[in-house]
Amino acid sequence: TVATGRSTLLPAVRSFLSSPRRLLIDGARVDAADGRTFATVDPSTEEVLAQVAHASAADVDRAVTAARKAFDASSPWSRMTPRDRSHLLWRVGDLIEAHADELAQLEALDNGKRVEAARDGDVATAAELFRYSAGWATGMEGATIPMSVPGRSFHAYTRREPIGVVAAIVPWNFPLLMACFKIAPAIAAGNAVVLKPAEQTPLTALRLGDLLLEAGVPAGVVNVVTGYGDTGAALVEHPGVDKVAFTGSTEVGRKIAAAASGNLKKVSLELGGKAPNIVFADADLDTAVAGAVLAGYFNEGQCCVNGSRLYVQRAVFDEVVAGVAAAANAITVGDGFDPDSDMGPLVSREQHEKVLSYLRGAVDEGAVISAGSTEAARDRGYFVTPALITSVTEDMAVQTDEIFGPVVTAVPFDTEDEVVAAANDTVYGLAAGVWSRDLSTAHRVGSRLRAGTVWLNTWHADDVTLPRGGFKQSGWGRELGASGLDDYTELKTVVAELR
Ligand code: TXE
Repeated sequence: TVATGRSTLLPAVRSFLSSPRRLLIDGARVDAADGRTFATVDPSTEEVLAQVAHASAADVDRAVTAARKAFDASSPWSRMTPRDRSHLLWRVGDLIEAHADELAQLEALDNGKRVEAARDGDVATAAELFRYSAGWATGMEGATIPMSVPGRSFHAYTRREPIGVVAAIVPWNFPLLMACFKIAPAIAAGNAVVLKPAEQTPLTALRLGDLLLEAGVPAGVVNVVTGYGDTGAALVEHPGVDKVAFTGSTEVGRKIAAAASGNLKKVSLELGGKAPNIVFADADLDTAVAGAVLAGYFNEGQCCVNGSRLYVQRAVFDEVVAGVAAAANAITVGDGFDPDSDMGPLVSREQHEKVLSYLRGAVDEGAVISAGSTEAARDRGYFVTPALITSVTEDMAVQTDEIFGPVVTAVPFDTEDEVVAAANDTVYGLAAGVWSRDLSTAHRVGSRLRAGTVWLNTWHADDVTLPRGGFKQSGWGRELGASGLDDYTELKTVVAELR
């Protein structure tokens, strides 16, 4: 069944939803070898949007074989000049932009997020990322290195070469963008890719596969295998894969690190977070409150870097809490296609139940719900109201666990040392933030926080040029920026003796 009831759906989206959604292997659309499919659901209506091919280990094997062939030293892909690769990536960026409305609608249908948020955020950034990565295709320089061997002469230099076949396994919170986070740098560097989108949100990745072919990416260079965790696990175990790039839960990240040890695949991991957001009494409170709201509730709170732990200096605690609660209460929760909605549903029934059960657990443990509700926001669809929890202690599950929903806890603090200790008292280390008018305070506290990204007097200020990744159990490696390329290249040292 196809739920295309929404009157504003573009013909391209209707036609995509009513055609078979097959795997992309070696440049061709194919059904799963065993014919299996799975349903992807519209989180606003709980209706089935589409059936999608469910790749088995046999399909994964075909995709990896195709990627290996595409990467082979004599393949057209490996012989393509960096300049041609650069032009190719630019064309992909242009095609994503040309299909922005269609991709945004598909994303909103599959993930639940607002159409405008998908278009202006996810899709626009995806296009920009391909253009940024186009520059790296010609920018991967090595170094010449002086050697000292008495009586002999050498010319030594380094080259950056692709790693080989990259398995990209991505989550559902920014489905298209997370796929592009991996594909763009991977192919800029000359790798071949097998992409496994999240089972909750496979649609835009499949559409992206079409656009990559249309741009001229050779067959087999990017393959898309849709499926559940079993499909991802088959990829991670496959001996033909050289590197796994994963974004998702810390729990699955740990499994991937273990499974990849078989042939010692390179692994990069972008995992969970529980970011502390620290407001000092001398902050500009209006901006700090607006920042805390954005930090907590952007993308329905389904963000690895969302500012879920709000620490506020005691003198301004009541004022900040009142401001955030008022802003949370003013958020209109509704269908991502409704222009009046500020916030869409959560992605799945599972996330909906998870978030509500954390809220109920917090109440049971004695916390206070200062905004939001322990009940679903609507009878149908996976809606919750954005929540602010107070009277929280550091040992409560809402304070220690990544909830991945629009839930912020607020805790007062007195001194800098006390808040730095509390902020760092987590297994995660993805993001953190500080609000203060005193730049010394902001930079000093920022330097004491153990996190891969620290925002000072801002939040969610991102750019494709900025490396991102996690300290501690938030991950291995960095994505984006110049250092993002490192995870997709091997460094080769070449030494020539000059006789
Ligand atoms: O993630 P999973 P889930 C966190 C967030 C969320 C929780 C669970 O707290 O509530 O994780 O979400 C694939 N081998 N984040 O269950 O399972 C899976 O099919 C290989 C944070 O959806 O980690 C999907 O494509 N792959 C996060 C991808 O891994 C496997 C974003 C992510 O799914 C696999 C998402 C296996 N054994 C969730 N098992 C962030 N850091 O942004 C599953 N997968």
